[in-house]
Amino acid sequence: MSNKKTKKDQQLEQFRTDDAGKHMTTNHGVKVSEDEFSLKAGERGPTLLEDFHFREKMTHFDHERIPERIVHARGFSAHGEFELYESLEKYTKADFLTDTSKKTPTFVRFSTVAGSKGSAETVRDARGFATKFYTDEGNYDLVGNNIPVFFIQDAMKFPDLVHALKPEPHNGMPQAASAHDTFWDFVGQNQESAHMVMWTMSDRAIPRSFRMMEGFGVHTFRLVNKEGNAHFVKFHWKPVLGTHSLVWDEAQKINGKDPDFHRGDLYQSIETGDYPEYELGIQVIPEEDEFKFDFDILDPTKLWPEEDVPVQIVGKMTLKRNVDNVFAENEQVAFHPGNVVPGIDFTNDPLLQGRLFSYTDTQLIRLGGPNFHELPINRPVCPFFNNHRDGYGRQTINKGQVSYHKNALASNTPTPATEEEGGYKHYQERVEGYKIRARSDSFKDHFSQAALFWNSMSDHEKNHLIQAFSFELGKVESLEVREQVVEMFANVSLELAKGFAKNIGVTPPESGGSDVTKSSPALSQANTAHKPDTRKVGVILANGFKGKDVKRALKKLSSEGIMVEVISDQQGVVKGEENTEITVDHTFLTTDSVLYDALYAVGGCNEEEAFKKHASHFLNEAFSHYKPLGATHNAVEWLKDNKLYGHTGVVSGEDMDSFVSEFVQAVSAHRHWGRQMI
Ligand code: HDE
Repeated sequence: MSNKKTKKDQQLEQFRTDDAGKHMTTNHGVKVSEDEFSLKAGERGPTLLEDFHFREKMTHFDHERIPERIVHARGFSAHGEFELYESLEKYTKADFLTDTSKKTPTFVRFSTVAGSKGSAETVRDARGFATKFYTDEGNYDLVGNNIPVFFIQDAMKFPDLVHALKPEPHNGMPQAASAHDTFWDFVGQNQESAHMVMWTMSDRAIPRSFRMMEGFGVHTFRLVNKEGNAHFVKFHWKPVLGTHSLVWDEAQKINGKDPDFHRGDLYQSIETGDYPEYELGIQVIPEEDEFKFDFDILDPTKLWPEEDVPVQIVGKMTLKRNVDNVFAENEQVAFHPGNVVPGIDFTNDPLLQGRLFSYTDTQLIRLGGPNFHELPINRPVCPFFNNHRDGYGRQTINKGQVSYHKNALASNTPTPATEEEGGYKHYQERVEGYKIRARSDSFKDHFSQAALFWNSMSDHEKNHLIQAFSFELGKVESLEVREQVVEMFANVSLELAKGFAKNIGVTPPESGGSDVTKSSPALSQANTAHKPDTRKVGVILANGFKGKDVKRALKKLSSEGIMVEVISDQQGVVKGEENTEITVDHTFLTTDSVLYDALYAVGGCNEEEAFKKHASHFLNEAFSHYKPLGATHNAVEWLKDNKLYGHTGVVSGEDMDSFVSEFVQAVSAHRHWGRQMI
């Protein structure tokens, strides 16, 4: 990615303001002489209505909030750029997917779904992964999730799903959680949710980082080429760092220790130049193969197994700039799956069809009128002209007498463009049928792909699924609902249903299971990329440490792309032998083991008991979350004292070079699932 400002960045620059070093004025530009005291009739008298500065300040404050998104309220964004590896002209005429010399500015918003705007971030939930491509032919929005399927097949059920998922209306609880009666009642009564529920109960629903999760367009879209030929397509984002998750106990603790964990991680990595990268992948099915699968390719509760329809990697997006203002960019951005450009079209997926209505509708209430496309973050980078006029907050000053089509007074401009001139032409699909409210028979198999997902999991992932069902249903008060869910998931896997039934006070099912024996290795995170890059290692250091050794080790870890943070009992510096000093980043009070990917304990000489106690707590907790542990010098004894020594993923040694290389390998592995817990 070049360091040149993207077109979008140049456009935004016109709107950025910096108040630093300036005189304060009112919104109307009048300089203000006093900003602490309102204008009063006498020092102890009442405030006067004529105090225009007070009135303006208070009125603006009173109106600062806008409605939060009904779903995906809690999110964070960044700017990026998309580059294409090879032209896709075979499939599409979209200019940003055919011209490899072009770099397309993008804006991405990651989000949780259920929680309110201020909720914690490492909850069990799907994550939104919405990308706006500011192409030269207009904005294209790929409004996806980190899970490739959805709970329901028809948009008609979306309000019901969300009502069931959100806090229960009679008591407003629980916040940002699906572990409650109404959600699981919905699941039990709507069995099409089985596949997506498998994903939300899996590790995918507690990602380690926005930088380490996949993105999926979910629906089947169409790519249309210059000749007018169409292919069905599914879009994927593949994180270069691989797809990694937290463990549930850790995720819950992070919510308390650092409710901003995911946005902090994204923000920090961009600030330090570790730019998150995602490759764009497409799965393509020719039109003539539409009915060749044992599922309906228009059903949004189904994925296309990558082993059957390979993902072709076609480009890469790099996120390189943080937002300047969270409200102006992250809150005011308005995504819409209906924002397409020539060469990309819709299909009859009934979930997608309903989304095409919902998104504009929601922006009208959230952003207060029809001119939200003029907000800086939403403006396309190409010019736009039409006869839409007026409305709240209109900014464009449309000149001229004419605001209608057709007209003679302005020579019939603005004129619709022909297809050759770039005009969007809807794909001419032949449709025929009776008006009917029904579900196609081809949408009625709810369990086969849920079973495919189960079959594809590694042992530890299966175990996590059983634990997640046990936790969530363990919070459900209604025995009837719990029984219904056990019965439902017995259709997916008897092992799974038996596994959690006993934990939630339900008689394990005797019969059930699925005939599906197929698995898809691409679905398991055990098969993802493992790298040390950007992993965060907490280094526990005390005064009197072996100066040169430690400095060398930390330098080597950094050169492997690992981010080190020094933890001690006090802020300031820790002093080592040979007059070395290292700055402390955090104390035991201000950080926690759950905020690191791994710990490296060094100690010093003669640490106090309290220090050792804190260090032991950190090490034991990290161990219980299967994290890599490293120890050298004094800290090797701490491992022994805590019976952590010699376990898998626990590295210690005296030769610093071999210690570091072994530790880096352990860190790359992410977690050590084979560990015997003590
Ligand atoms: Fe959304 N969804 N959704 N959704 N969705 C919204 O739009 C909706 C669905 C997704 O960061 C809302 O601006 C319906 C699937 C993301 O700003 C709303 C249906 C997928 C975001 C809405 C779905 C998504 C939203 C709320 C079923 C994955 C956040 C605020 C028919 C492919 C975008 C807003 C951001 C947001 C409606 C289902 C992804 C109400 C009706 C499936 C990432 O319009």
